Amino acid sequence: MDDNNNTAGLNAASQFDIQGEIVDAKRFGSGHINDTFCVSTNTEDGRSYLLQRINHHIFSNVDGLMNNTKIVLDHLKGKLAHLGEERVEKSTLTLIPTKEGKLYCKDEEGNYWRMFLLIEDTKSYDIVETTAQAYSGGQAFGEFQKQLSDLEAEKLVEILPNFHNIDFRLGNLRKAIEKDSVGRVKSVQDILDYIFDREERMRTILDMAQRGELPLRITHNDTKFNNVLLDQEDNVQCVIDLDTVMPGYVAYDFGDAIRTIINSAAEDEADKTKIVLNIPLFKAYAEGYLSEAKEFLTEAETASLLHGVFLLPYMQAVRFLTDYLEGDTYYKIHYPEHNLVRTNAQLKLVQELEKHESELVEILEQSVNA
Ligand code: ADP
Ligand code: GN1
Ligand code: MG
Repeated sequence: MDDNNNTAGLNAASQFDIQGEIVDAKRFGSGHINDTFCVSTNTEDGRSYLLQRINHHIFSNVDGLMNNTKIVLDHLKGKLAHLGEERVEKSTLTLIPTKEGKLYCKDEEGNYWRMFLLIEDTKSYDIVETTAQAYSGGQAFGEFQKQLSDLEAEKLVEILPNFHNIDFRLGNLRKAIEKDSVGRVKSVQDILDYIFDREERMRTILDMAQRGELPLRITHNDTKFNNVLLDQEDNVQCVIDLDTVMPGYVAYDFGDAIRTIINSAAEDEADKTKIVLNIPLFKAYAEGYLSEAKEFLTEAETASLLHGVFLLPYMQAVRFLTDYLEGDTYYKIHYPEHNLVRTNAQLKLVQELEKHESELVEILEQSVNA
């Protein structure tokens, strides 16, 4: 299987406009959606490339997706141009066109591929360890939102509509329960009760938005910590994984980042006793984020951040559970019950957040007023 994938990767890599001979295409990273390969070449400058097979079952509008990416990257590069080309290439993704000058190509099996420059000497963390890393992550996503604040939303296709709309996600869960296509509903009744008990609270951001209190901005929408690259000293290098850049509310980005930062364990930890909060990392991320975002956030947006912290792990649990009930068709899984384990891990995180809510409120208030 992996051999086939590598062959497919090598074939696809040869379609792109790169210097030198391709030496290798190796699997890379731990994303749940696309298949990522690191492509090395024998050029003197030793350049490597990042090749991705786009999951076109999820991103059915590949053309729209790639146009969005191009528009966002051009905008970001414009903001950084004064720093010089070398710095721009390290701080933003750079698309490599195909030999025909296109943004992506399609292979004989109907798969779509794209390529970026590999940004060398960088690290991405699935689990955050230090406050310096967390602070840098906060700065990175705060700056990202700031840089995109003057990009006209109409230029982007809303690539996955309702992506963070909790009504939509709970609606999908209800449909999956009704269908029960793989007969798993009976075994998750307790989990469903836990989820539906919290439904009202989790609508807070939607309610604020419906009252017109929250501006729609261009947000990243997948701010899991491994979607920011840090340099060897853990300073911000580059925000990556731009597939879901769309109009959204800032609290969604804040909450999704905190979901992965505040958790001492992995997103799919099976031993729930290991899922505890690392509150200093929360504080560091909040401070890093606000150091950039303070200048554009409205009062209501600032007030919405905490709701995002509760909503995003909850929504992630709803999404993992829906996929489990539908027979694991969306997220890559590594063993049969993986999506159920992921669901329980996210709900344990919600439980821990509830236990420490007053502490989190206090820290956020301090960071806002710092
Ligand atoms: P997915 O959508 O599957 O999460 P990503 O675009 O996030 O895919 O890429 C997967 C991983 O590959 C990232 O978490 C990161 O570790 C690494 N990565 C992605 N793009 C680059 C790049 N241009 N340079 C270096 N590493 C990268
Ligand atoms: C997916 O692609 P990746 O692994 O960065 C997912 C996110 C989830 C995340 C959970 C397009 O992100 O929304 O939060 O898994 N991306 C998409 O780990 O659904
Ligand atoms: Mg990713």
